[in-house]
Amino acid sequence: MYNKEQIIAEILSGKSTDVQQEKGAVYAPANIALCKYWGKRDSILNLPMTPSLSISLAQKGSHFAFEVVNEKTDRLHLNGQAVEEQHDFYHRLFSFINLFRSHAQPRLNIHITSTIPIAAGLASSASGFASVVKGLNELYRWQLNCSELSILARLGSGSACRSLWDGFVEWQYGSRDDGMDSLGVPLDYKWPQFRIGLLLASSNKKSISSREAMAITKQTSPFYTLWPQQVATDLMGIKSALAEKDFAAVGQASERNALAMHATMLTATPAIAYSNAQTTAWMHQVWHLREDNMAVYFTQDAGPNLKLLFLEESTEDILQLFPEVEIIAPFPSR
Ligand code: 2P0
Repeated sequence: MYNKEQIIAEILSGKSTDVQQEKGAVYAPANIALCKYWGKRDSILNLPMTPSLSISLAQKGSHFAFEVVNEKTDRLHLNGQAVEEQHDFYHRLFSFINLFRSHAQPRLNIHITSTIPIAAGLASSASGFASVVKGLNELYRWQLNCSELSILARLGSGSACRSLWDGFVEWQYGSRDDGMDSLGVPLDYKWPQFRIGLLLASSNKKSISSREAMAITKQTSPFYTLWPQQVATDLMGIKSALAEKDFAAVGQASERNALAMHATMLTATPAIAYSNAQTTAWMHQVWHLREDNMAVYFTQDAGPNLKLLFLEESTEDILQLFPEVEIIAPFPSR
């Protein structure tokens, strides 16, 4: 078993951790998994049981700005609001940053601005930790590449390793105990017509963190033994459908993968149910629309919100049917 410090030392070998840049600003997109990460083989290094595949959300993500300050404590602002030292998020962020610096180093004033609701199952920790490692890469001028940053981001939050790139990204789960082969790999499928529709059933903080939920599921769900095989099938199906631009096949496999993930959670002890009545109503609406031959599918993460999957040609219909939807074009035309 390795610890995070050993992995960081290996990636940073020969690089300085003296501050090189007084201030900077970076950005990382959020990502939505079409084939989900659910369960770890190593909970220290966030090494997953299976591979996964995501689409990055372009302008929806985390802006991270830092400034070196001559003060005794670090300061953090989230969406313009000061975050107190006692807060869980403050603790989680600076525990991560402290893995990279000694106490003698100057403190930081950090502003994180998220363009997605925090902790609403919309992958905010993914863009958050990806932006942090990009910020540290500037602060110390390490000049690490995206693959190295992906491994570092994973140490903060598993799904963050997919947020170093735009477009479709596969998290190759790897087989090494040190996780050096467990990182994001950008996939060469461009699909400018691909759309994601965010449907917020609640922007409250989730009842149970995905970290805790995946541990309980892995330990107690009788269906969890089926999960790795389901992922293998869905991942292969999604990748070949992306290569052929077969939207129905992408949608079908993605929706089934999300439902299978939630089936493992519903059969955990205690049961973990992220859906609320609104979530279920939207699912039925999507299934009815498909009976009427509309090409719309959904995926769902560790929260009640739903993400619709559709193509540009359905935009007008989607806006009429789901007036509250927020539509994202993951491949901006610029
Ligand atoms: C995913 N989720 O693939 C899955 C689907 C939620 C549902 O990755 O413990 O915050 O930090 O490694 O990455 C959310 O879990 O968990 C997640 P940690 P993370 O997007």
